[in-house]
Amino acid sequence: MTACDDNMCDLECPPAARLCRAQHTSSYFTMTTLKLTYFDFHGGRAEPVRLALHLGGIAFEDHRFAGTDFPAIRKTTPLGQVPVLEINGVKVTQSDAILRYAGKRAGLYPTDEFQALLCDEVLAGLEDAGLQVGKSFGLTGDALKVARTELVNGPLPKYLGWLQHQLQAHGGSYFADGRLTIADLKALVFVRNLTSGQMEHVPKDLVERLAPAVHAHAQRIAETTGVAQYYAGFKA
Ligand SMILES: N[C@@H](CCC(=O)N[C@@H](CS)C(=O)NCC(=O)O)C(=O)O
Repeated sequence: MTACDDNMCDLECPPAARLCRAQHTSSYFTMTTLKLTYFDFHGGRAEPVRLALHLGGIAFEDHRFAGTDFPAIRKTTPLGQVPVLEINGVKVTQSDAILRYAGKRAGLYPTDEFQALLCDEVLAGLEDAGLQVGKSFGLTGDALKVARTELVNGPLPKYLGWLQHQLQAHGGSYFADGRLTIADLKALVFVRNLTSGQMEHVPKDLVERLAPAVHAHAQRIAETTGVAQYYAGFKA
């Protein structure tokens, strides 16, 4: 993948030229090269990182691969897992650590210690919620139905209710720092997955019914200029 040239260097960079924009930021001059390896879809553990780097105008190689290539890719990763962020060739694992790094570089992570704690708390809670959801992946038929029904009746109401409480307890608009942080991006990705209609046996309106403030938050974050432009770039 090659860097886009100057006249392509805006938020509408096409997917094939995702090394964009931050060619003109200080990160360019420190010559940090970033390569993020993850599945080729708008979700999962790397998606908040992609969003944070994009919003921060930080150049990175968005290395996406098909699920069928995972057996080969995993052999190249430290723990047989993705995402992996290569920073000047150094392979780093653990999505939330990577996300915090991206958030700090993008100005999307609180500098205040307490606000950073609130942000981290939401990241970890969403990771736990995602693990619950992930238990049903790969199941089919009745086993899938049973697992998803349990999810809808137990863990999802618990985590959605908790997210709603966190949001409302800290101002109602953002999860921490009174502004957009990586916690909002990770929450957006989580809610998008649940409302996508792709999750069989999970009603599309579950989030809206159980946690309307979280649903409204996700819609608002999705409409944030940089986020909306990021996804519009994939349709170009
Ligand atoms: N703690 C790791 C977990 C990474 C992880 O489980 N990634 C999944 C894809 S989202 C994976 O690679 N699964 C394959 C496996 O664990 O064998 C992180 O947060 O990055």
